[in-house]
Amino acid sequence: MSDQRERTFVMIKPDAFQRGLVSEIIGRFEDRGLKLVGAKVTRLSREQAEDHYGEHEDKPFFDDLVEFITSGPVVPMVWEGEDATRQVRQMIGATDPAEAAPGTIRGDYAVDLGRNVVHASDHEDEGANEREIALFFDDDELVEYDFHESTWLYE
Ligand code: IDP
Repeated sequence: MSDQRERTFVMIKPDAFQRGLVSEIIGRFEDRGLKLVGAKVTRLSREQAEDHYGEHEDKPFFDDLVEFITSGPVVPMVWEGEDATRQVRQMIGATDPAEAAPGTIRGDYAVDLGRNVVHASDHEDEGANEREIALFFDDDELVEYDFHESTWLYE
């Protein structure tokens, strides 16, 4: 039996929030059949941003990235489903929107590497999803419920 309970972390970035793309982006994941188990509107502190992007602290773009991600509201979310981490990465597309395929979120809504509208956990980084979820959500903020669509989504 497949694991329909795999969770992944997604965050709508400040550019998408200001451009009114929140419902578009959430709708993509809903339409695909993923189950939303946590979401909030918040603004990251510098410390949270530096923790979240810690792996990039030595990169030349780090300061700009932290500045940007703390510049306005974001929507951290947790989505659940079979192979959710890999599926969501496919749906958001390549990091650089110029390389992202049309039909992906970045390929449809972004043009610049530093304004690429959405973050999602890297499926090639083992445990990144769980680590990122824990940075943004307490356990009691993630909701357990029956998802009535699942009978029609999974064999
Ligand atoms: P990801 O968001 O697709 O996982 P990462 O390599 O983890 O990509 O990079 C994190 C974020 O840092 C990217 O989404 C992008 O906004 C920004 N970024 C990555 N590489 C560059 C760069 O070379 N110049 C400017 N910004 C970058």
